[in-house]
Amino acid sequence: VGKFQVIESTLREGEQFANAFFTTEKKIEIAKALDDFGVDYIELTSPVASEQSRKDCEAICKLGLKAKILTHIRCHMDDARVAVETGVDGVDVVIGTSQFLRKYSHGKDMNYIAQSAIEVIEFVKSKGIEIRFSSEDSFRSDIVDLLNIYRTVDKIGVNRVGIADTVGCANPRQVYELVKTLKSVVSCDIECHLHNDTGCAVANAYTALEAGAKLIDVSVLGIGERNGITPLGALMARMITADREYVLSKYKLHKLRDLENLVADAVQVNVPFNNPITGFCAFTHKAGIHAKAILANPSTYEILNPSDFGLTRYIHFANRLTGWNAIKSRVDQLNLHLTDDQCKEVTAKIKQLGDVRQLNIDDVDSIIKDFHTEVSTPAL
Ligand code: HCA
Ligand code: CU
Repeated sequence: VGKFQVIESTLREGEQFANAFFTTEKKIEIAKALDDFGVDYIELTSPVASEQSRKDCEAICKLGLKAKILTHIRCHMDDARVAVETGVDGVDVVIGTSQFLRKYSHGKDMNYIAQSAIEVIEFVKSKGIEIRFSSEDSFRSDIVDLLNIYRTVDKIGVNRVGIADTVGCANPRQVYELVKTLKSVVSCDIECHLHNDTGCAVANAYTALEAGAKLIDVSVLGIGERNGITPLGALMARMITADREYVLSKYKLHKLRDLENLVADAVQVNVPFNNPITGFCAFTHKAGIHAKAILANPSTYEILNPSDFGLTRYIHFANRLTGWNAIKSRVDQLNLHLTDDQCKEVTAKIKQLGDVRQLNIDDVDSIIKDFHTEVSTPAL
């Protein structure tokens, strides 16, 4: 997997999430946080979507962020004319190429699509602005049609072509195949936009990169149309296991949690309990066997290092699956002194109570303390 880049679309795809409504201030706050995190591109809602969308796009362009600012438009001159006046660094153009979209959405044939693509691309290029051409619903499009249009736009000199799994139907092998094939016909960079309807958005992003794609569209927590796209955080988790040095040098991973909380609050959701990296239990180890090994060497049961993200691991010891090593470490934390055999004895008591009901830390601590008093007070 080569050096990848992130096109962050919380302020475009993410605005298509059911709960999303971003005020201008919130958009600016999110754009700054994304920039600070280190994303390569920030993609914004089309300036023709609404009057305020256009003004917000212009305002974000004026912030002077390090990330390049993109806006996302239909393959249409009316949209392109407005987009190039906003101050963006690049324009992402998309048009539906599947039979579904050609029939039920815009109703155009491939010839018309090619003609308007050429017109829009040449126009945007003439303004000295980056241009990406993408086919919506790529995986349900005719492969010959697809490769033809990509070849055409590559020849005119787009900066990138995009593949979009608009309905989330693709599996990792299909993504790999399509990217590989596309790579053999175009010379520009390849970007992938992957929806998560069947839970494959992260895996698909990874195989896209393996096959030679360079850019992945993401949003914070994966928010977007329906259940969204590849989440930024999950992609970071996937990629740090592939190329740790690169990911650490490029992205401020310790800002991930704040970034996710910012967006979660803005769209009134909680960070999912099982979210990669930031889910509340992502670095919690529970079973006694796990706890023992984690205490000896965290890598035994951790592929991600919580400190890379400014987080800490936690040993969950207040339960009946616990083991004496976990309890011993709690005893040490409490600054008490018990022998290994005594730790085993007190662990048995904890397990007994844990069989009866859910335990909390106080339960365990008082069992330990009572036991400690018992064994350290000489019998009369
Ligand atoms: C949509 C458009 C899009 C565009 C993706 C892209 C998709 O249907 O809302 O520009 O590559 O999923 O096809 O988000
Ligand atoms: Cu999308």
